[in-house]
Amino acid sequence: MALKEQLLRKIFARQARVAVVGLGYVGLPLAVTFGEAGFEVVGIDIDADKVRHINEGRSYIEDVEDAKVGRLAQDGRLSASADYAVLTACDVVSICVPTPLGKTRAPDISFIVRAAETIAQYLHPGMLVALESTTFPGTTTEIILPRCTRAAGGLTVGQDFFLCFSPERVDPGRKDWTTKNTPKVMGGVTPACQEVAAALYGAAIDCVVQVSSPEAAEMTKLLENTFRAVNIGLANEVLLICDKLGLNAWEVIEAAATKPFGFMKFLPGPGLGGHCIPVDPQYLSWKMRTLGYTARFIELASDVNRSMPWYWVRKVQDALNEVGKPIRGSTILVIGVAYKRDVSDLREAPALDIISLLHDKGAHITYHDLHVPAFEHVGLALESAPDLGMALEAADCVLIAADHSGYDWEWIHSASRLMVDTRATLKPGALSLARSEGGADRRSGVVF
Ligand code: SAJ
Repeated sequence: MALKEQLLRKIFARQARVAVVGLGYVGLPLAVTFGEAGFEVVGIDIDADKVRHINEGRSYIEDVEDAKVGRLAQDGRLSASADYAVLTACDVVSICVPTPLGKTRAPDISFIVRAAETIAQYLHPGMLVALESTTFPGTTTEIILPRCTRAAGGLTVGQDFFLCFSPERVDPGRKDWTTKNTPKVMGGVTPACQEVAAALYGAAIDCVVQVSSPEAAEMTKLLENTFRAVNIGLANEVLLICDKLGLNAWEVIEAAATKPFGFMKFLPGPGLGGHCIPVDPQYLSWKMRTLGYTARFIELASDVNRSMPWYWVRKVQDALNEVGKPIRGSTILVIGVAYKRDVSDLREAPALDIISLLHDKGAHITYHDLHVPAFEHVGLALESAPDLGMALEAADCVLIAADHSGYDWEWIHSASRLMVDTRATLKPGALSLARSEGGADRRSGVVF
């Protein structure tokens, strides 16, 4: 029987052994999803701590309950190892490794290359390889495919082994959309690859969206996050425009959002944080530059989004100037340093840029974040203020960078001498008054 039929038979019988390389916020939920679909799953990670957690039946990812990992580990349907040799007994391997930006903001696919080269050492006839890491169009066929065809003395894709790209769509912290119920896009290198990959994902995930090639699937994911980055860039430019016009951008955007069709709300903020939205579009624009094309919307949105920390530092400067204080020597309390509401992740957090800019201007920085107890940045080792009331009392100016839902924003605004609110934490357009030293009240929201 041909290898494809053999693998399909194993998949339909849930006898295919699935390996997941990279057990982070994408890989662990994927491993658990395959495990709960009845497959035997082995996770592979270089982090011995992650391996130990899984083999002890414990989770280390907020979205994955201990009980799920425990049950699967106990049933022998989930285990972990740091040794890729486990692949010799596997039929499927899914690659879920990070794809960050390097120092020059060019794609860093070193994790993918390393995974592909190690997998190739154990690739055997009848295996399916699925790349899930977000990357530029062409990675699957230009980076993974040649390393696999050179394996085991020479294999032919679509006959001896199968290869596809299927982007992850995990949104950390989200409860409504999970790995299992979020539609899964996938594109195979050959029709046989398509058939095998669709069967595998279809066995574990509710909806599989087949596209015509790995490149189409790679581009689909980049479009999703480029769409967000560009629209967030537009929202930030609307803020800059409204500032010039003396309007409240949040009021205007919320009013526009009452249009029941043809509009999708994005809001201004301190800048663009996280490990997806600031990064993924750069993978696309970098790839296009290698083809002699400038992806202008991506570049422009990136310029606007990356300029926002400077804009907000100028707002702090203006606010202090109003009461005759320089930034130098002033105490500035930053509330919410994480990259967005209700997360503890600091990756690419715009608050970090704002803090380093203020620090460079001689400000004394304090911060409070319900989800971030301490962090180090540009030589500063900071801890979240133990008493927010006292920190507010001591601050010459307060800047809100992440609007965590656990804060009493009315109280914070009323207790702040000066307020720079990058998130308009009070109802946009509401006449909420932030007291300033001069006694004069100012409309909060965008202004200080
Ligand atoms: N942001 C704004 N204004 C907005 C929306 C976001 O300034 O209107 C900022 C956020 O504060 C944050 C950054 O942009 O700093 C990114 O925010 P995000 O809401 O896009 O959140 P992420 O980075 O967690 O994006 C993830 C992505 N998920 C995947 O890649 C699988 C993204 O595709 C999701 O749409 C997003 O979560 C989501 O909707 O929560």
